Amino acid sequence: MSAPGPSERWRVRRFPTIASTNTYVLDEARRGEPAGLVAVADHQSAGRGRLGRRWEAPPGSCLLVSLLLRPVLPPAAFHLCTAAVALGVADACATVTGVAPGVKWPNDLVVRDRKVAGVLAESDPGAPGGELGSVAVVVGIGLNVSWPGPSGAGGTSLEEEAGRPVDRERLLEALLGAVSPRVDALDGPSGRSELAADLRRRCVTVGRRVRAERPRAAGGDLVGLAAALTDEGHLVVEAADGERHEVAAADVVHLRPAAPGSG
Ligand code: BT5
Repeated sequence: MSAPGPSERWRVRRFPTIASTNTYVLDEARRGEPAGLVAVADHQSAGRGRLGRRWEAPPGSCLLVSLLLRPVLPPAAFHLCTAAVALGVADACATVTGVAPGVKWPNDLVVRDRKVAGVLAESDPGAPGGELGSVAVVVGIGLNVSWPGPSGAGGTSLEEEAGRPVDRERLLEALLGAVSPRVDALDGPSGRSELAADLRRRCVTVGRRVRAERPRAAGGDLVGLAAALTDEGHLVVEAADGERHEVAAADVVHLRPAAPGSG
């Protein structure tokens, strides 16, 4: 049997304005909604980033969308949900605008080191599970179409990068199409290692000097070379003393290369 096409797989609900598409889809997941629900809004009054931060966008300026997935995967591979969607969004941008963003670990899409989109994956272990022990994961995307983000945030927009108007509907259609096979890939070990390989190709963090900002309980800030990505999509940072640290979750700042001899 062939995999369902994007229009059979995704059930799209549209909102002129909503608090947060992620919050809405999480609530629906708790009510037992099956995988494939999509919420799209023109405006969010309480758009969320990670760690209590805000996602801001004037009405109509950004593609604001959340997807309900119910993948079957080990908890350690959770980050691949973010990766699967980020890779699909990058593909869609390339198809529709010719601009192919890179993935800045863990959850940004960037063009010329400026953030064009952020991805927020949230799971609710309390939401009723699906078949085969799947978990509810909501992945939200804020993709700047005509507004580069709040001043000082270092963002950009697709229109700025492409130099022409970009249609949000075409972008949404391309996004749902490109995300579908990547979401399927989450459910098996070989698909997951292909996702990790794609992530390595698209990741603009590996090879850079970084500061990984972790909670104090997880070791605090770590400065070093982003050396690799594991098969779970975790970042391996090599500190100045040569020790390698696997980072599962952090904020990452790309640093300028160290001056020769500065250690
Ligand atoms: C993210 O968080 O980048 C994830 C953003 C996910 C937003 C989507 S929109 C649809 C769905 N529904 C939601 O409620 N959320 C998801 P984080 O890595 O924490 O980055 C947040 C930071 O990005 C903020 O603190 C700002 O500095 C910056 N920022 C806010 N709005 C931005 C924008 N439009 N463009 C660029 N940067 C922005």
